[in-house]
Amino acid sequence: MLFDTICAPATAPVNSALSVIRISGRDSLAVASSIFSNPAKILDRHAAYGSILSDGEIVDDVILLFYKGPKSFTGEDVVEIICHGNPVIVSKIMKLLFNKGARAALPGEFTQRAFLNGKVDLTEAEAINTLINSRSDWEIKKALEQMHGAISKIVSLIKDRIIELKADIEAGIDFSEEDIEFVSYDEAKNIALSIKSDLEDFLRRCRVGERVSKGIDVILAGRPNVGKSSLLNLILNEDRAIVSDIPGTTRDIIRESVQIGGVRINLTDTAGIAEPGDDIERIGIELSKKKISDASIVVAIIDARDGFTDRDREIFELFKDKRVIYVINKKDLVDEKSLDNIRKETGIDFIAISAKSGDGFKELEKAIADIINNDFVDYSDSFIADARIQSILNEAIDILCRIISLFESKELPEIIASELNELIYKISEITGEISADDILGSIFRRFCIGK
Ligand SMILES: Nc1nc2c(ncn2[C@@H]2O[C@H](COP(=O)(O)OP(=O)(O)OP(=O)(O)O)[C@@H](O)[C@H]2O)c(=O)[nH]1
Ligand SMILES: [Mg+2]
Repeated sequence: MLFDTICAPATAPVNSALSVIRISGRDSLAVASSIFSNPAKILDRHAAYGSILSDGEIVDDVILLFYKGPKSFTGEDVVEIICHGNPVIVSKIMKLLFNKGARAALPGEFTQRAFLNGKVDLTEAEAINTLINSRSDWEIKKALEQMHGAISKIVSLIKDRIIELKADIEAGIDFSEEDIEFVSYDEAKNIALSIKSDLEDFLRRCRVGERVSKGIDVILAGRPNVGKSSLLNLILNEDRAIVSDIPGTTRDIIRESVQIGGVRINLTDTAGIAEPGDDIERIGIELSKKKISDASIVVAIIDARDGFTDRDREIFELFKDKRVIYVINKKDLVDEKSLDNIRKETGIDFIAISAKSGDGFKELEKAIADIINNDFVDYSDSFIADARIQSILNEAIDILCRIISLFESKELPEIIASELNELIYKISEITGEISADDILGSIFRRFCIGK
């Protein structure tokens, strides 16, 4: 155990039922024992009940957990103090720990130690941070998979194939005197091409994951007064946007995130598109049009009472190239027959809803979830990988392109082997087998304190 002893609250500084303070490093046990009323009760992987004492006075009654290294999160001796969730108590205990020689941990320092002690690789460590910051069921699922080595596994499969190719090339070098060819240039080139397509597939899955984790842009659009803001409020289940029967109520863009079908959606309400009454409305309408062109999914809304108007037709032209869900709102104000007539006249399979009563909402939610499942078919197959991993993959693909052209020009095996080495080195950066200190620092400082 090379490291000094660090400590930090692992829970937020708010009044709550419980708080956790974490200690890690070679003196964890000694430091914790020196402030605990029952040091003899502190046993590996047992909960010890007692009091934290300061000059004989009780600071709080706590549960103390001891994990003897290396079987702990950081790989070092770790103690967790579970005290009552009062920030004043937490800071008193922290001060006692400082007095006994522990120092305040930097953000992410516990996880950094876990990495340096070989408990997790870099992708698994990053997944812990992703898990803490996840905003949807999908992200949580992905983060857990990656915490359990999903990225490490794929990296190791690709790396093994490169190592094998390099071994074949080197065997060719060793036996070059004897004129034995272990793998022909053509065969080797084909293997390199197939590794390249694996890397490209990996990168594509990272990009899909990035898009889905940022949230899929869904925009509510239509004429003024059709009930866009009412629908936004219904989906968010709160009165977020102003609703009124005056056309042109919404002038600004309102954007909120919500989970639909386990995926994060960025939902945007826009100004109704009409002939602008004034400059402000005109700016709002221009913004609406711009937002529509950026969105992945458009929810196009018409008013059941008005049917499909010429203005609706003009507006729908704006969505031509988009994934669109067509909605007739205010179904509570008309009968089923007029809804069917609108569907027949337009040939559009409108979903009828009432933003007022919530009727038809489930069907709309399902339509959005279906588009996500169809258009982002492989999102469940994707990864949450940050810019770091994506840029390593890009560089690795560049190296492979070079290697492929070396095979084509039948370059000396020694030269190709050295390029393959560089490729193995590059791929190893993903899991952090090889990584510079400054890179590690920048990764772990993004974590919260106590993690
Ligand atoms: N009866 C009924 N009234 C609704 C329904 N949805 C919206 N309304 C009413 O229609 C009016 C306009 O609703 P908004 O949500 O403000 O419409 P909007 O499309 O955001 O309008 P702008 O912001 O002006 O573009 C309000 O008076 C709502 O109460 C519905 O499903 N049924
Ligand atoms: Mg509105």
